[in-house]
Amino acid sequence: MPFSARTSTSLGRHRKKPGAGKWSERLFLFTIIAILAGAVPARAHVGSPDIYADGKAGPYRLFVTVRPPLVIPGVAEIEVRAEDTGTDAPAISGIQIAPIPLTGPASLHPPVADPMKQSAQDKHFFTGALWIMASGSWQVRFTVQGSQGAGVLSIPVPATSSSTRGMQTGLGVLLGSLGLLLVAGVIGIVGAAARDAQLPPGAVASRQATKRAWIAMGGALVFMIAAVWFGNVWWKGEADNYARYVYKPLTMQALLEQSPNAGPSLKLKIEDPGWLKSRKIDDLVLDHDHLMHLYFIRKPGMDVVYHLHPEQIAPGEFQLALPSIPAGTYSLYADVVHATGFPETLVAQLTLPVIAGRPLTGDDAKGLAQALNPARVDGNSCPASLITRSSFPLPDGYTMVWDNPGILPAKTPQIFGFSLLDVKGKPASDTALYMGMLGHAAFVKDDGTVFAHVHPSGTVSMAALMMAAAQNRTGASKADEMASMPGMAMPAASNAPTKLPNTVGLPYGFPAAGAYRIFVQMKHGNTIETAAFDACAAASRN
Ligand SMILES: [Cu+2]
Repeated sequence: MPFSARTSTSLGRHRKKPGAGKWSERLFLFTIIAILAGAVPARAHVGSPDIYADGKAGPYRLFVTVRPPLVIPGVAEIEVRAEDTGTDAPAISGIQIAPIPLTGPASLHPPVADPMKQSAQDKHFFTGALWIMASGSWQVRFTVQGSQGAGVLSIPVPATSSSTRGMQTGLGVLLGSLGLLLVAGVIGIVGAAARDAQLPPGAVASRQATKRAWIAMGGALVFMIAAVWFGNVWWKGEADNYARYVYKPLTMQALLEQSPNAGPSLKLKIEDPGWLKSRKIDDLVLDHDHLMHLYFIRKPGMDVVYHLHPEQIAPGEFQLALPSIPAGTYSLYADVVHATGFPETLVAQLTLPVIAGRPLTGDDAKGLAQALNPARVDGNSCPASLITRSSFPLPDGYTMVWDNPGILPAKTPQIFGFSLLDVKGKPASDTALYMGMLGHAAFVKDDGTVFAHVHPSGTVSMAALMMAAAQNRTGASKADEMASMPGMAMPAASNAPTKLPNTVGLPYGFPAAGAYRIFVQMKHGNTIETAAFDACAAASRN
């Protein structure tokens, strides 16, 4: 990383100099804006909890959709499309699924797997459901049987309660009425017992007995009110306890620091607002070569995007020497992965003046596009004009093309295909891997409620996917494993340099209807290209 040395140097200056020497007198440090964000429910992505993945279970290619439950314990819904890979597509006779913690001792003891249901109309389509019993970092292990033997694929599933569910009004009224009836019944029984229990058959109760009954009923009423009150206290205690398990993303504070000697830099401070005890902030692991992938997206038109990689300088603290950036208010989305394989996207906002910073280096890249015009977007729907453009001219004369299928229904899995053309409009012949993959994309909704960082293997974090794959390893090398993931061709593994395709397929499904911008990054030679495409999602079919 060419600029990591520079980052730590600038930090060294900050740390050593205050209070002593001429440098410190000239050092002025000011904060322009720092806004805490975190109102939008995150987890692996922001507002996009469903998991889309494309992977190989031995000889079989599976396109997997997992819809994690909103509350834990809860049921995850799972769909698998076994992809056709030509005329002699392998016949799959059955798929079994099991939920297993991604890491820790429990990951070694998988439960008995459940069979998925094969569709009668479409033999390539399977559905299933699994109970996820605790919040945390899980995997669903798919075991496939078919004409070419068995194959295994594990897909990481971060499972969290994202809400507490209130009772439906109708059910509340019904249960409330039945409860009142029960209370009235108890009081009535107590009264009748006090008045009539010792009377011979046919005798009329004395005034004294009636009085005794009234007193007993009063006592019973007090007792029942106390019982209901204690019940309510107990229930509220349980609900409060459960609320602690509702996912709270790590919070991130973004600060711009200016010093004349070190240039403008960004400092990110991460804090845990309290959630599961097992979550830490000092256990982050590398995910496709970096501890953090930070997207800067200018609001509101999403016309400027940066994909940057801050360095960790202390647990919970990241720093980045800023490149030159146009002024504006930016949404910051930072992807990190914990040692447990649990991914999180941290969100912040930052208003910047014009930044005159360093040139872009290493894996850092930027893209410019026309602003997405909010006037063309109407609430939850969007006009077809939004999706007319499916080719994007790049600054160096190359073009990126999206094989745009038109308006897509939300919640529908799709492989988004992009290709890179050279200056002559021919398929680029110098495609290179960008951070180990053929392409990276960010799907962002126009109102900022959705952000998803997607790869050829899907929406799952690459770090978690590798953890899951390592457990299924049966003698295959790590290089084989990576090569088996789509878009992660490893030409270095063989002696002959393999030419990379100029296309990339990214599995995803829009979480809700509306207008989206898709930032797609591919690399050729030493150039990282960033294109922007606008997409429109219609209301989901179901
Ligand atoms: Cu990426």
